[in-house]
Amino acid sequence: MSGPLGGSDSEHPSLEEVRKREVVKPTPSELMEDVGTGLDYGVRPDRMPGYLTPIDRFFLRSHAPTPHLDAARWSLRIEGSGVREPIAYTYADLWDRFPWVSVIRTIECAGNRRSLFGEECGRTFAGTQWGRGAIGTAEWTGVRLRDLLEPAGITPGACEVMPEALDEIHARRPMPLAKALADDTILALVMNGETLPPDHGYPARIVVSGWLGAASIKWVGRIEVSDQPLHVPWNTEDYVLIGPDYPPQAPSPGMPISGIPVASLVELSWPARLRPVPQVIRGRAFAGESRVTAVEYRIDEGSWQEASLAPPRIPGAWVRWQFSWDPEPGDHILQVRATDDQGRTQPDTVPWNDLGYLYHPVLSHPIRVESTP
Ligand SMILES: Nc1nc2c(c(=O)[nH]1)N[C@H]1C(S)=C(S)[C@@H](COP(=O)(O)O)O[C@H]1N2
Ligand SMILES: [Mo]
Repeated sequence: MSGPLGGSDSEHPSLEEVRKREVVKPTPSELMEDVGTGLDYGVRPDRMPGYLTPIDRFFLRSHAPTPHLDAARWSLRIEGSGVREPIAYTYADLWDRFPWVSVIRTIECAGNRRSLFGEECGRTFAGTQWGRGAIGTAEWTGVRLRDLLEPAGITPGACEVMPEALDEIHARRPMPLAKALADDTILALVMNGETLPPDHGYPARIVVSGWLGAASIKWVGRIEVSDQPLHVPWNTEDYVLIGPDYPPQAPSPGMPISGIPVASLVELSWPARLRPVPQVIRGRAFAGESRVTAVEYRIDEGSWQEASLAPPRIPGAWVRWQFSWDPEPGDHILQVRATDDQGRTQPDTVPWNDLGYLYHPVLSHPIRVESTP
């Protein structure tokens, strides 16, 4: 399906469109997986050092080329039926006039693992063919969205807030007012201590904690506050769950995605190759707005065992886990399942949805153990 603004996650671009596409940062294959659109790159799960994801390998998901924006000429407008007086800020205003906050948050694309969902169903879903790499964690620094909205005078009837981008497709996605006013919904200008890189939204992007990545609009130029529910391609056609298990929310044929469900990631290539020596197997688990409370693993369908969780334990961000293993030579299957503080554990299967979003079941990770390298 393709949105009227071309903001579709599931479009097949022409060769000409592909040629003109571009991202700014280098995307070497040792660090990032090219998923074939020219714009989207996943992190390689076996190349994830430390807790934060370094910018050089933070995944990229852009529906249009990175726009070249000049911060000196940039401004951010706050307007719409939900504010008394529209207001505009310059880049300098953001640096000088507001208290700054830093939050460590994970961003995960709702389409992460879509290609694995396709393998399970024996078909190819439309949309970006993500493996496991559409996820990353950074320290985001900037201004609380609340602090930017309040001077415009939020009206009692205001109900939705929609950041809109200055890219070719004017990417936009609304959120409820309460989410926009949350302590950890921010307009970020800095990523891991560096000026926000062009591909990640320079000069400013939204970070909506625990929600699907598509809510964290990059290259923001305008924020609409509305006293009516807003319907745009990204909450009607794309980024919605369409299928028998998901009650449609008109005018969409599906259910708009908000929070990200609990899932885990093994820091090994797929399939993995290991030597038959004692070693530590590592990974991450993320539960959107919830907190990961436990990670278990089992090998070759043996009994589930507890992996240990490493600090930090930051809400809205992934947690690292590990276990020790001295594998026998041969082929093995590693399964990992995470549980969150709402008591939700990764399921064995997830219900079908037409666009292949939120695939988060227990995966069977193939591992070959051999003495020869
Ligand atoms: N303007 C704009 N914002 C955007 C997007 C986009 O294409 N354009 N992609 C969204 C999606 S689908 C995701 S998953 C995240 C990816 O953020 P990243 O590229 O910084 O990793 O950005 C979101 N914000
Ligand atoms: Mo995404």
